[in-house]
This record gives sequence, structure tokens and C-alpha cells, in this order.
Amino acid sequence: MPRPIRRLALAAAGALAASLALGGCSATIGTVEVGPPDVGVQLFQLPWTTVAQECEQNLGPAGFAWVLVSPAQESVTGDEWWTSYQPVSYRVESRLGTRAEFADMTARCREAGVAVIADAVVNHMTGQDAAGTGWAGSAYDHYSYPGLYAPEDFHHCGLTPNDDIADYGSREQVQTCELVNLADLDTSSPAVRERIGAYLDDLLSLGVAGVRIDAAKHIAAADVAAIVGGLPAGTRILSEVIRGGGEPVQPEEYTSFGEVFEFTYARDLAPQLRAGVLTDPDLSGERPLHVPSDRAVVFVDNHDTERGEAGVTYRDGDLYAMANALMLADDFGTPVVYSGYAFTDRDAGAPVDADGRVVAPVCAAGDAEVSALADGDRTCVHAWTAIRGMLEWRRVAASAPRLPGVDDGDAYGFEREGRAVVAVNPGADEERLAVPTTLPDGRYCDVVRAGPVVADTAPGCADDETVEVAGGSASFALAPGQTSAIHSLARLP
Ligand code: LM2
Ligand code: CA
Repeated sequence: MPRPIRRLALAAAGALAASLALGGCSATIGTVEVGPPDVGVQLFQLPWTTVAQECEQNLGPAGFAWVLVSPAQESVTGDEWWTSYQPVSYRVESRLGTRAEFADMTARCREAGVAVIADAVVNHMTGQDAAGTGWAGSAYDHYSYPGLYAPEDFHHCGLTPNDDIADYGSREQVQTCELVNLADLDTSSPAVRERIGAYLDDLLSLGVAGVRIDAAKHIAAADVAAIVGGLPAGTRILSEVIRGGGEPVQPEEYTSFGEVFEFTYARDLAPQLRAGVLTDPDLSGERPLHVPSDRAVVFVDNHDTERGEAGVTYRDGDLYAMANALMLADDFGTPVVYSGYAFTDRDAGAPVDADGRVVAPVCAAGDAEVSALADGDRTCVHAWTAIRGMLEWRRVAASAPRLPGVDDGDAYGFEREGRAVVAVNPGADEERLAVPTTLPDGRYCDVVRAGPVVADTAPGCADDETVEVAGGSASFALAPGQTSAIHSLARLP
């Protein structure tokens, strides 16, 4: 059956697309003010040259504000992805690319409206017991990195038999012993702080807008504060502090100087989706065990949790799109979408060329076919139709408050007041859901199925990609696993 495409009768769609795509500050579409782009994406183990292409072809046009890339410094050699987390020197030279390629990436991304956030591995150096040579040729030993660090620059905690962290209930062990044998820098030392600061300054000089502080939980908050205190005002600091129940080191300690990845968000959301019904969809509203919204970076998964925690991942297809849609529709925190590659072996690195350099094609915008992914194939989550559609939805929702949700059977939905409505069905049966709304009557394009409609070059959608609003109610018909979302600028004439 043919699916007639309905065009949106929007004046000057091209100009609107341009105004939506422009990063930085908020924009207006017609008389409607849309929010500034704020969503980030983690492009895991992607070479700098491909990240630059992604910024130009996908991230900028979709309205991503920032991209978190994998560690840039020289690492130990090896094909596993986690070699990136064993620094040998602070030379920006790795299997992901050269210093020149890194600088070119930040410039091209900035031009496309996308800021680059670097992943700074500064808690430790390598976890190797034997001496070796790094990717860029630097010689090293476990506690010796010539020209950079000597044995006295490291913690030697003396609290456990092999100086490894054994008890997460001990703050001293967590912060001064070794995380899986990784030589732990004495970040209380002025000389060490100065060297880490110089590295972060160097990354800033190469054009990054901020840094993720890897393993921040393992660095005393006062040490991180001292290190980043010397950076220019406005530098984004994103601390990775994995919240652990009953542990002495808590994410809240790291909020005075920057943002924190809030692991609780996905841990609250995923089990509900897995159970097939949202029992606490707004996470109790008050968000216990969450850092404040303006400090929280929220995510469905990242490179560690997709390998470790029992959350939802790209493998879950529709359910994963649903989790991301709910996060993007929420009014809590700053979301970061995760985009990596398919794997069965948790250690397997991204595909490399004959010289060991990571190589990856740029993603084509389009729907997800996760069942067809072979190991090493990019998941391209950031280019999925549903994700791009929800990015547009989020900008239209802007700062409109999240209204109380409604449910019917396993379906659940809510409105961002006067702007946009989202509905999901994590259950196994077809569901119908009526969501109260103040949107005007009419037929609206579902941006989850149709993708962005305003920023599209040919705005519109097929007949079976629409949702009807009548008499203050949006009527959703949801197949099992379906997410559907409409916004005020997607109304058909
Ligand atoms: C992180 N955040 O706190 C990163 O997000 C996480 O991916 C890193 O672990 C970790 N901290 C250290 O930066 C990864 C990976 C580990 C891997 C380490 C170091 O998850 O499996 O450990 O990087 O490369 C590997 C081996 C481990 C070995 C260690 C040292 O898996 O068995 O320990 O190297 O050689 C003896
Ligand atoms: Ca430490």
C-alpha cells in the first residue's frame, strides 16, 4: 500500500531548518521559541577524522551540542579498546589519530556547532608490570614515564597486599590504592597536579570545550578541584563518579566545580522498561540519589555499562530507542546519547587497519537494524531516525514543564506543557493511550517514526506516521515496543 507523504505547509522550511540547526543560543521558528541544543553524544573509540565527518554530516544537522570522544593521549599498545585507558605519555598521538587530526576535528566540529569534550585519564598511568614502549614510541615502566613521572609521583598506598583497591568501603583505598593494577598518580602532589593541568591546558589549546575526568571517584574531589581550578572559566568538567550504594565517596562531592555523570538515572529506568511497564516513570519526581539537575549528565548506557551493568543497550533495539526517547523527553539533567560498535567479546577493540589505526565509516542517517549488526559494526545510534526526531522534539519542548504522566495498560505518556507529547509501550500487547494535551486539534507527524520534520529538507511524513489530537487529547495507538512523539511544529495542514 502506498504511503502518501504529507508535506508540512511551513513557510520557508529551509530557513527554519537553518535556524534549528544553528548551535549556541536559542532560536525562533515562526513565533515559537525553541531551546538551545544541549544534548551530547559519546562516540566511543572513533578516530578523529571520522568524528569530524560525523560533526559535519550528522551531529550538527541533528542538533547535538557536544561530542565526548575517547582518550586522546598516547597509550599502551594492543588492540583492546581499554588500552586507551592506560596512558604512557600526554602526547596527543594514538590509534585514534594524530595531534593534527585532533586539532582539525575540534575546528570542524566547532564549525558544525558541536563542541568536543575530551576524555582525560589522569588518575593513573599503565597497569603493566613489564617495561614497554607506547603507541607513539615513549618508553615506560609501571612507575616510570621518562620526562613525565617518576616513582615518587605515585601513590603506594600500602593498605593492601598488592596495593590494589580491595574495599570500596574505604575512601583511602579507593583514592590512593591502584584500580585494577593501574599505577595511581599522587594527585595531592603539586608537581603531579601541575603536569596534569598542563595536559588539560594542551587539550584546550587544541580546541576542546571541556573534559571528562575518567575515574574521578578514585581522585579526591579536592585534588580534582585543585587541578581544574587553574583552567579558564567556562571549561566544562564532567566527572565520572560511579555511584555506589553505601560507599564513602559520593558524586555530590564533585558538583562544586562541574557536572557529574549520574549513574542512577539509567539504573532507575532500565528495569522498568525490562519489566514491560513503567511503575515509577518520573522516577518519583524528587529524584532521590540524583545530583541536582543542573549538575547531572544522564545517559542510558556508556562504554562501561554496556559491558557491565544490566541495563538496556543497542542490542535491545526498540526498547533502547524508547529509553533514549524518555531521557530526551525528560526535563532532568543534560542527556548524553551513546554510540559505539557491536561486540560479543567485551575486550574487543574497534576495527583497525594494517598499521593498527582504528578505521570507521561515517554513519548514514536512518533506522536501526540492530539484529543485522556484525561485531565491529558501528551502531550509529546518534543517526537513528527516532533519536534525531527526539532531538528536534526536545528543542521544541524547550523549558516547558513536564506534566504528570498518564498510563493505560502498559502504555505511558506525558506532555511538556503546550509543546510536545511522548508516549511509549514497553509491554507485549497493543495499547491505546489518550494523553491530555493543550496542543491544537489536528494531525501531527510522529517524529519517532518520521524523524525530524522541521529541520528536514523535505518536511513531512507518511499517513501512517501521524497522531491525531482532538478535544484536548492526543490519541496514540502503540504496538509492543513502540515509542511515538509529536510536537507543536509538526502539525499537518
Ligand atoms: C574508567 N572509569 O572510571 C573507564 O571508564 C573504564 O573503562 C576503565 O577501565 C577504568 N576507569 C580505568 O580507566 C577499562 C577497562 C578495564 C581495563 C582498564 C585499563 O574496563 O578492563 O583493565 O580500562 O585498561 C585492563 C584489564 C585488567 C587489567 C588492567 C591493567 O581488563 O584485567 O588489570 O587492564 O592491565 C590487571
Ligand atoms: Ca587515585
